[in-house]
Amino acid sequence: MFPRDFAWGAGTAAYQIEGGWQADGKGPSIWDTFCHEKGRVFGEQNGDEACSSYELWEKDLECIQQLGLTHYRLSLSWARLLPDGTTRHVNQKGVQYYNKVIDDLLACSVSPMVTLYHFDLPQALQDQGGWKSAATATLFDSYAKFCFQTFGDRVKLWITINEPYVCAKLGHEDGIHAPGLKEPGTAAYLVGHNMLRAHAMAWHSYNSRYRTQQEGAVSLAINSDWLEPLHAGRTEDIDATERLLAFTLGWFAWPVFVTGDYPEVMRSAIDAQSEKLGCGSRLPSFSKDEPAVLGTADFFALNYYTSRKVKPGAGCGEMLCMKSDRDAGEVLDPSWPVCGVSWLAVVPHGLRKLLKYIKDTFNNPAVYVTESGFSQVGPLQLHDVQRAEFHKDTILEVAKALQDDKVNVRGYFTWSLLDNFEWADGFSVRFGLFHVDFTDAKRSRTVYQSGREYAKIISKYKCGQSR
Ligand code: GBH
Repeated sequence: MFPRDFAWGAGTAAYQIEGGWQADGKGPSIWDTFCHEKGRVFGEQNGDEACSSYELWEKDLECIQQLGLTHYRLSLSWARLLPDGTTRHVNQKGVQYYNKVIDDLLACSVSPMVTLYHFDLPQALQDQGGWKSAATATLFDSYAKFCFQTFGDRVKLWITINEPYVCAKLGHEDGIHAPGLKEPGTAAYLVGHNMLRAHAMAWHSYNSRYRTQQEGAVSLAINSDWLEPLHAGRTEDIDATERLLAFTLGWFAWPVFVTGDYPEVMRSAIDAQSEKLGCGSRLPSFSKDEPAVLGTADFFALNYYTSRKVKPGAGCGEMLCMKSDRDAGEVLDPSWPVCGVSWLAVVPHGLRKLLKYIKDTFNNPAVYVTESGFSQVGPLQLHDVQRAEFHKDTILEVAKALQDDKVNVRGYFTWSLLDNFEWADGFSVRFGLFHVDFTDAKRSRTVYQSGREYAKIISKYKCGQSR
C-alpha cells in the first residue's frame, strides 16, 4: 500500500519542547517574552523548561527509536543559534546541540526534516519591527544560509517557515500568539507578505548555492482545513468556501505554486472592502525586482488537522478586520466528533479530499503530510484509544489518496512525538504519542497506547510491499 521509501515520522518544535530558554548563550525569542507577560497563556505557563529536550535529547531519541520512525521533524531555535538574530554572533553551543541531534538521528538511520522557523522569532528582531519589517525577511535569508551551510551536509529535507498563516493571523490579527499584536485587517497581510519573501529568498539561496552539492529539498509548511460549502447547491456557500480557501491555503500556496501572486479572489475581496471603508488596499504586491516567489517549493508540506463547512460570515461592522474581508463563517458538521480542543473536529476523510485537491490544483506535487494530530485535555488517559483510532483512520485515508487518487504522498508525520507546550493553551492540551510528566523534574516520558499502535503500523509498512 505504501511505497518503500515512504516517510514515517513524528514532529516537534523547538519552543514547545526544548526548554533551556537561557541556557548556554541562547537569546530570547518572542515566545519567551510573550509567555512572561501576564494573561497571555493558560495558567501563566511558559516554555522555560517545557520537555527539557535541550538537556534530555537522548530521551527523545529513545522515544523515536521505540516508535521505529524513519523520519523525525524538528525545528531549530533561531535565537539559540544566533542570539540577536544576525550572523554577527554565532552561539557555538547551539550549533553543537543541533549537530548532536542530527548526528544521533542519522546514526540510528532516522532522517531529519528540519524546520527553520516554528513561531519563535528572536526578540532582538521583534524590537526592530519583527515580521512587519521587510528587513526581517533578509535576515531570515542569512539565517537560512547559515543553517544550510552548517547542517545541510546531513539534512536533506528543509521547511523554511511553519504555518505562515498562523504567525500572521494569530500573532498579528488576533493577538493570541506571540508577538501578541492586535492590528486587525492590516498587519497580518504585511507579515504574510514578508514571510513569503523570506521563504522565497531562502529557497533561491539553497537553489543557487547549496542544491548541487547537498541535493536536498526545500519547502514551507502550509496549514489547511478541508473546506466544503454548508449547502452543496447554494451559490452563496460555494462562493464563501472559495473565499475562505483563498484566504487560508490559497494565501500562501497560490504565490508559491500557481501564479506568483495572491489569489484573485483574495485581492478583490480586500480591495472591495478597502474601498468601502475608504482606505487603501492592505494586501501588498510582489515586486519584480525581487526573487520570484513562484516555483519556490520542491514539495508540498501540508499540516492537516480538521475540516469545516462554510457559509457567508458575519464581519466586524465598520471596523477593519480580516473577518470582514473574507466574509465566511465556519460551521462544524454535527456528525464530526470534537475531541480535546474545541477547534479540532475529527474528520480523517477530509485529508483525502484535501490531498486530491492539492494534486489537481498545484500540478501533482510530491506531498508530505508534515503534521496530523489529535489532542487530549482533562484527566490523563494513557490508554488513548481515540487518538490511536484517529491516526489509523487518517493513515487509511492517505493510503486511499495514494492508491485510488494517485496523489504523490511521500510521508506522514504525526503531531507530536511528545506532549509539549501547546502555545496559548500551555500544557493543558496534550498532542503527544508519549506522555511527558511536567510535574517530574526528570520530565519522564511514557508511551501512550497511540504510540504503540503507530509503532505497529510503521513496522507493518516500513519495509512493506513497494507499489
Ligand atoms: C499546529 O498548527 C502547529 O504547527 C503546532 O505547533 C501545534 O502544536 C499544533 O498545531 C496543535 O495545535 O484557537 O480557535 O483560533 C495547526 C493549525 C491553526 C490549529 C490555528 C489551531 C487555531 C484555532 N492551527 N488554529 S483558534
